Amino acid sequence: MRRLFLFILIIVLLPSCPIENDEFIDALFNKDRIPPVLNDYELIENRICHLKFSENVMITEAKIADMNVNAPSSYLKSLNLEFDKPIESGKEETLFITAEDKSGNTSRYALCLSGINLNQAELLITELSVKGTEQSPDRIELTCTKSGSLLGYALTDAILGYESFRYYMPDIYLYKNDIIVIYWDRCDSLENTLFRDSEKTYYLFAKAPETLISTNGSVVLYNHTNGKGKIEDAVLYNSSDAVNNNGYGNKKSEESAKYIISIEQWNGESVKSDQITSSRTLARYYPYEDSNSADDFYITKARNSTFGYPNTNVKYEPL
Ligand SMILES: [Ca+2]
Ligand SMILES: [Ca+2]
Repeated sequence: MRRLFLFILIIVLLPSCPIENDEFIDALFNKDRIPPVLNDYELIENRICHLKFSENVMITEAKIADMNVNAPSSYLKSLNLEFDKPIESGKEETLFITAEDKSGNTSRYALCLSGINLNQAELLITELSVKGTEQSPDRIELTCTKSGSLLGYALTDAILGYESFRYYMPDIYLYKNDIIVIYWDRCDSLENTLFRDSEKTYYLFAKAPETLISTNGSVVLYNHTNGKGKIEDAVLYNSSDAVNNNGYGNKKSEESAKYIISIEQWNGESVKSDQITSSRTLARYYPYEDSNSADDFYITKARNSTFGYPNTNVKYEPL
């Protein structure tokens, strides 16, 4: 009898109901017991955090350091929180939020936000050694294409969430054509900064716990790692006889490739790693262009590699 009364009540109320009917019925019968899920977040201009949820929510609590936070006063799936002052470039702060859906289910999150560097250098991955040896360890060469600072940059061996290691770069100010060589997992002695005419080469050691994947992998350069992060440049490499995971060899490589291709930071085939051996490395053709594809790269003998110097386009030619 009580249920019948509720049905009649719904029919009477529905035409004037301002909220969506399904949600209204769910709320009335208290069917929705699933808390909202935060799908993504992104820091914009250092004083606005954009949040995307699985359903409409109201932010009932928002705190970050000593700032005041302004949240919308309606139920939204996608919304901005505005801070009364910006997070400093490179500084990390934790944003605490509570999101509540229309049925009263709540989810609480602590989000690590890293202030975006507004004066950041632009970089390209210009040389890679992924089958390192004692004499020729795993290294990644980056070349500055636009002056700025390195603060906020991170280098990984897969997209965020699949990476084995994330290397955050120190705050160095780079000028165009300056080079950084990053030793990944092994470095017996780190070279001093090299002065090349008006340009410099800096040597860094990431201290990764393991080597880069040698045959089916990726190297991904992030200019920040808030939420899903923002990719500045990436290189995908795979063996032509890889059969697992749609030809990407392993899940980490496949998921990275799918995402990097979806955001148009890569297109077409990966660089074929078949001819990369412990005595051969991968390099970008000089002058550096970025078509986000395997066409930008060539394979060279380790003795012709140019870590720390501009590339020379001396290709390894199989016999
Ligand atoms: Ca690229
Ligand atoms: Ca080089």
